[in-house]
Amino acid sequence: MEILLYYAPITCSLAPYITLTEANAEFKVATVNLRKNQHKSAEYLKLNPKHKVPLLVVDGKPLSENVAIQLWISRNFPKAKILPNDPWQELQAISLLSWCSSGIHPFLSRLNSPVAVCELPDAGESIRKLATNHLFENYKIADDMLAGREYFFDNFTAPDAHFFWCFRRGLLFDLDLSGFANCSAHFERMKSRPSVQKLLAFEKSVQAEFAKAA
Ligand SMILES: N[C@@H](CCC(=O)N[C@@H](CS)C(=O)NCC(=O)O)C(=O)O
Repeated sequence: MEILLYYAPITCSLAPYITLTEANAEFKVATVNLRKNQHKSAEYLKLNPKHKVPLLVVDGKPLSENVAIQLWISRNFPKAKILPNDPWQELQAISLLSWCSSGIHPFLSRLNSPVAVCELPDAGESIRKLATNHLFENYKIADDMLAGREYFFDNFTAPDAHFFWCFRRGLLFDLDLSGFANCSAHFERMKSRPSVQKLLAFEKSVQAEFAKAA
């Protein structure tokens, strides 16, 4: 089986990189330089007309969307337990993944590019303020969920990887997230996992390569 992950630094494609690594999967990475609009090339649009990463290509067949990709990894590497075994808990984990993807991510996108959601002049500051409020409401929910726990479930599972991205992206916007102590502890815990360290080293090397090509 040939597994190819389309990945771009800083983006939510880091989540499947982490879970594939946790699953000990043999996979290749195709790096996508968003600054150079590689995700809008004709070649990439054939694979993913939504021009987004991550994209997983398995034996030539493309699968988009983090939630679906995590489910695929879980089904194909059952020993890695990247989703909980218990059927109810598994659904709770899918619920968390969907929340990261559709409940949290859109506010991070607004912070990243306010002009993508409003054409009015000088709207940027207001969009950022409102997006931050919504984001903080969601971080608070996650913070409560993580109280007294190391991970969302008893062990590391896919939602930990996806939420790690959600929180890291907020930190990279220089938001003051010190009020979310449990999320911050989760973030540090995640950073100490070998899979995350591997991802961070890989990200650095890709960023250096992209900088050379700039
Ligand atoms: N719902 C998608 C969202 C993917 C997404 O928005 N990815 C961003 C990077 S974090 C992207 O590729 N943006 C490029 C674009 O929209 O053109 C998922 O969870 O996989």
